[in-house]
Amino acid sequence: MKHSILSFVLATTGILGANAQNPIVQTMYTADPAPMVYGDKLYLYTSHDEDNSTWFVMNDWKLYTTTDMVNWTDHGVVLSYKDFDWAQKNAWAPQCVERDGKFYMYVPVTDRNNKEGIAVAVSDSPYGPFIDPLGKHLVQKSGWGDIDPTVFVDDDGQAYLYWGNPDCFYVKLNEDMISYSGEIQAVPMTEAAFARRDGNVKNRPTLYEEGPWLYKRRDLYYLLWAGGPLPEHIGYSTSKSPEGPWQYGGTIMPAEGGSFTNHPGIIDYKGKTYLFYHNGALPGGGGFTRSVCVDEVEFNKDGTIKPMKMTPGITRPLETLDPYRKVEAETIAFSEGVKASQNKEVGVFVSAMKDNAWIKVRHVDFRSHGASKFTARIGTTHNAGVTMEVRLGSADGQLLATFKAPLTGGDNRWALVSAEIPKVTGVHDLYFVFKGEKPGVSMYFDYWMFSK
Ligand code: FUB
Repeated sequence: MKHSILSFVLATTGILGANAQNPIVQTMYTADPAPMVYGDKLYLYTSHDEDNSTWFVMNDWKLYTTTDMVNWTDHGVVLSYKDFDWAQKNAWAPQCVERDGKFYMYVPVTDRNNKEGIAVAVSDSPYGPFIDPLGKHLVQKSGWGDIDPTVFVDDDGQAYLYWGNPDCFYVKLNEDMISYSGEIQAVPMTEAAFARRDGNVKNRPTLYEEGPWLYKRRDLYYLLWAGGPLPEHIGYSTSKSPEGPWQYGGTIMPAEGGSFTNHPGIIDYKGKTYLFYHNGALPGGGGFTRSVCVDEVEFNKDGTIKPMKMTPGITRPLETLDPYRKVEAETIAFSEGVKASQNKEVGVFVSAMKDNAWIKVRHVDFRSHGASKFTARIGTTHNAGVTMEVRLGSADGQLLATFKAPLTGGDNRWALVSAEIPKVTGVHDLYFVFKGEKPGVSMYFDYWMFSK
């Protein structure tokens, strides 16, 4: 009985439960999820909490992609506050949108005069590089609380930029997406729009706190937001117009998950709707060491959103993964004891940080012809010996191959290893398990593939 209660608690908080998918990134702390769909892929831009932070110490923005909603590929840092050479800190909540084949990253940064504002960076690719076209903030209202941008391009081509804490502002963007027209408007903080906040809280008469996200479904516009008092919940308001007036819709997700902030990002993908949010569920996690999560959203017939709770994540992949092409080691469904890094030689790679660290990749389709050979690019600096096991189904499932990592001497030096394996057919979850002397494993892993 005790065991099943513990399993339930771990599973519902998403902490390293055997079948957990949330948080969707375990190799570093990520926050403020901003999904974008382009082509057949879902791109997830996030902010990044530095390890051991005791404040919002955040220097860059990261990108993860998926096509199946369970395996996520880490593309590393796509933009840093340092790419704005007039900015000095605070790479907080971003959003990237595509328009006419160009990609616009809207981000809050603090300038050298210690003023916050929303900046924009532009790229020809969702993966970057993004460059600063303005050399200054795109918008700034007071220089304090000018954070959390969300941009939405309506069906008629008009783009709107919303942002702000504790006020919520919006402005109409021009077609070039890097300038705006008209006055900056303040969204009226009425009880009808955002419900009344109990207590006499200065400047915060309603539940609205920060983190607006503008979204449209059918003919209804939705403004999702992080609501107070702290710890934050996620609430929403709706309107027939992207400029309001807004009508309070209720709580989507109550405060939970061990982080005093939360931050919504909602998107339609492959016929379903998903809510991205963050919590403190990873080991060492909390208010300044957060992790992004995703769950499916359901709507009532009248367009209202069914209330949700944080869950262990999405269990059913939308498609299978092809193991007969080069798969990056940083394509991960879930992992434990593994960190992601990047360098000039190989881009993003992962390192096993402890004995029995593991990576799970979901729904790998070996097809009926099957695989007989496995190849990977790995290396280690650990001369005591580190091995990587390739297994099916679980971390102690059928062993396909064991490799002693070649002593390459650094993450800028790599070796290709390969082995014949017992023939595998059909669809399986694949595990990489890293074993080495305590206290650390420190093995580098860049990519893998199977062949017939
Ligand atoms: O990540 C820094 C801040 O925390 C964001 O700007 C807010 O939305 C909250 O998530």
